[in-house]
Amino acid sequence: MRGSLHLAVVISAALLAGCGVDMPGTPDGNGRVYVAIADTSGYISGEPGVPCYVDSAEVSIQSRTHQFTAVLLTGPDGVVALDDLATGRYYLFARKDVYIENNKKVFAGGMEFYITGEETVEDTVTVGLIATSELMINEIYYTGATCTFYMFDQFVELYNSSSDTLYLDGIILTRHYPAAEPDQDEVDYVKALYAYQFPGTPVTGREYPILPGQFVAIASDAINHSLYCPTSIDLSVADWECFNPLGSDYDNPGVPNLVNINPSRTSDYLIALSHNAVVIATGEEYTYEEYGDHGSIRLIIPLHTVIDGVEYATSATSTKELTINVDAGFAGIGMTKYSGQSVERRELGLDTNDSTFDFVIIAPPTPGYSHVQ
Ligand SMILES: [Ca+2]
Ligand SMILES: [Ca+2]
Ligand SMILES: [Ca+2]
Repeated sequence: MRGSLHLAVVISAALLAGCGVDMPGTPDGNGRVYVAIADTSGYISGEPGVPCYVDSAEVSIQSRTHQFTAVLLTGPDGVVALDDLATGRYYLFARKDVYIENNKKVFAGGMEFYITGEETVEDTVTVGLIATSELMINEIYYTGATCTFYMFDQFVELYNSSSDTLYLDGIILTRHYPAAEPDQDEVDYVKALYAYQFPGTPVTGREYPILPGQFVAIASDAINHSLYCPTSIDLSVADWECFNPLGSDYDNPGVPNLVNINPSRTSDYLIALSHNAVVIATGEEYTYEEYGDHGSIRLIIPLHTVIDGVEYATSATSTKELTINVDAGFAGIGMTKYSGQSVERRELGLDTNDSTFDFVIIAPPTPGYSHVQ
């Protein structure tokens, strides 16, 4: 939620002559996309303000409406073309790594497009420098293990991608309120069903450091789950666990606790197995809101305190529940319950605020490290 991706998509979509007029009833699978990747910063080459087409940029194309992914490289003219696309909505993400004074800089940009029949979509995507994010959600393991209804081994992993020591004091980990709200992209807050908080003072506290490059695994319960489900994982070595003193939650005395701060909730930190969102916020500011008829309480958390948020969904056509101002897409598309699979950032520190691209499906889960290490 840092607005880190400077997307400047130059829209020049044009149908090729002859298309779009009396569109023939052709079968799906003849769509074509033809996209140029441009840089106007002058960093990659050329002069600032002048579009410069980018050679060897990696271009990923993923459907938002069906299972399809392709990865291509631009040619010397900065163009990629892909044929035989089925009817559907797609997201295209372009990136180029550039080394400036031995520091890797990532330039990225994206666009969405929709193709029907024999349509060709032509466009230009301008890539911009991604400001490296700092503290972020690196992995969410939520699907459950490959045992009958075993989903108590969930965890969320944080990562410090900055070169500075950061502090977890007072930070809130939420289970996002699982419903779409008509105004969710306009309001300046997010809602939380569950919220667990690190000890310490938000923002100014310096008791709970996370070092540059460090991972912090937060378990629902920090126990060796493989004792209960052989294919599950050992979370007795997790860095933290969630503890709810209002319920009958297990408390591993050797693992420090994030503690429930929603007074109407007695359950442990458990998140949905196929569609939900997880948010981390500074914890400096939040309010309670009653809803429903049973005195239930949810948290209202201002957007300006949100550090990161990730929405996941099995189906690409699910309705967004987390504002696109925090996350434009879904992690985990195609992942099923009790598969033992997890979602993790495809690259350490890469955060475009679109989880469809930032996350990949992995197995087994990797608490405390990354599949790309
Ligand atoms: Ca617990
Ligand atoms: Ca504990
Ligand atoms: Ca991991």
